[in-house]
Amino acid sequence: MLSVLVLHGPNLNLLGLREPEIYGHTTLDDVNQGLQRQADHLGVKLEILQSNHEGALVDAIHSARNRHQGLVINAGAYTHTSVALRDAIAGIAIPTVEVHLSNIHRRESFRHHSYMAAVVVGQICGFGVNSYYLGLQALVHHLQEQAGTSL
Ligand code: CA2
Repeated sequence: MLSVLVLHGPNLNLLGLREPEIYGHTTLDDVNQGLQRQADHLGVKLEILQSNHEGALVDAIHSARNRHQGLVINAGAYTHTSVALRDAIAGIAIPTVEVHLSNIHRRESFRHHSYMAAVVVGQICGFGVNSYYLGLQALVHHLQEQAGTSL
């Protein structure tokens, strides 16, 4: 069975509790429950982790190397600052989908650049919590397609 790691970066533990006008009312627990339901439906295994610490996220990405076939990541503000996360994603060479709740390209210019965009399969942003569900679906389709072509 395919196994996917979902990583939530800094401050995403506040989801649904602060700034609902930007990020909505859904909590991170709600998102994770929705992802688990979707994973059951798609027939994939999920591991989900949130951390506010860059190094912990790097460690989690490294640990995915022998345990998961794909990665969905919302790196939060580290998206715009972290060469370390980009290098970790490039280093494990596991297909990765970058997701964002908000449309980062419609917001402040410092959010327009993503360090990880160049090392991921694709980016989904602007659909609120649906970005996660679209991201997981896109990743699983990508992995199934890859498996099909390598037979
Ligand atoms: O839109 C996204 O998903 C972001 O990755 C969210 C980050 C932001 O720094 C990125 O530019 C775009 C911020 C996550 C913080 O989430 C909060 C949720 C509720 C209340 C406060 C922060």
